[in-house]
Amino acid sequence: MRGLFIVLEGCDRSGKSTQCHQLVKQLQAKGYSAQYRNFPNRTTQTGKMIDSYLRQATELDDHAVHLLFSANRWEAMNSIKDTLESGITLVVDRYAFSGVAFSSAKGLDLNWCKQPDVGLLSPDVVVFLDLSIDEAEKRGGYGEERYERRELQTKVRNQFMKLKDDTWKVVNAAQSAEQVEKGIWSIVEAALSTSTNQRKSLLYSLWK
Ligand code: Z5A
Ligand code: MG
Repeated sequence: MRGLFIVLEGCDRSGKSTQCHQLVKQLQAKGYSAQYRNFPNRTTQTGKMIDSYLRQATELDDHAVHLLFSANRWEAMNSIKDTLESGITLVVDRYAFSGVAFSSAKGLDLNWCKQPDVGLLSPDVVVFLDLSIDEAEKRGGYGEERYERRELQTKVRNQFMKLKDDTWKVVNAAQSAEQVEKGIWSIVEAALSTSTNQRKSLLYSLWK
């Protein structure tokens, strides 16, 4: 049986990376093959350009960097598909939803922002870690990267709410890390229990 494609989304400091790593550990402890992936993947050629932009070392047009973030996902698709088909579950830290939420928060048209990611592999599960901006700021303030400002983060959260659909699973990220982990596990456990027949085929169908 193929692996599950799980995406964790959420605003800054909502605990995505912490929870993704915990989830991989938990899956492995229960005997599942699981791996962590993240977007942007800063190690590839597109990722290096994105990294330089985020660190404010270079300037790029908003449209151009949006397309780079999308390309950074597209270049990973074959590997993600092969990995899932080999039976490994992937826990992915941010996906196209972050891409659209951030670029549209900067003022680009939301529908325009979706287009380059239309047709990416559709995740089986999207978990949204929900944290208010006030709670996020209590986690030590923002860092030094380009988007780490309260005003923009507030807009990003609003854009995420526009993208959210009935299939998203929302977890209250203001709880302790252990409680958040339990909430995510109950969602993932339900998804893992789907039989071979019930597990929908992997499709390049995001936003189609
Ligand atoms: N971006 C984009 O514009 N377009 C795209 O297509 C994509 C991304 C994919 C870099 O992303 C930027 O790229 C990001 C969006 C944009 N811009 N911003 N801002 P990134 O994923 O590399 O960003 P990051 O810095 O790794 O992640 P993050 O969002 O800031 O944090 P997080 O992964 O959600 O949280 P964390 O690192 O797990 O935890 C943050 C802190 O909170 C840390 O000190 C933890 O110990 C603490 N923490 C975690 N959980 C808890 C709980 N439950 N209670 C208390 N404290 C906690
Ligand atoms: Mg992170």
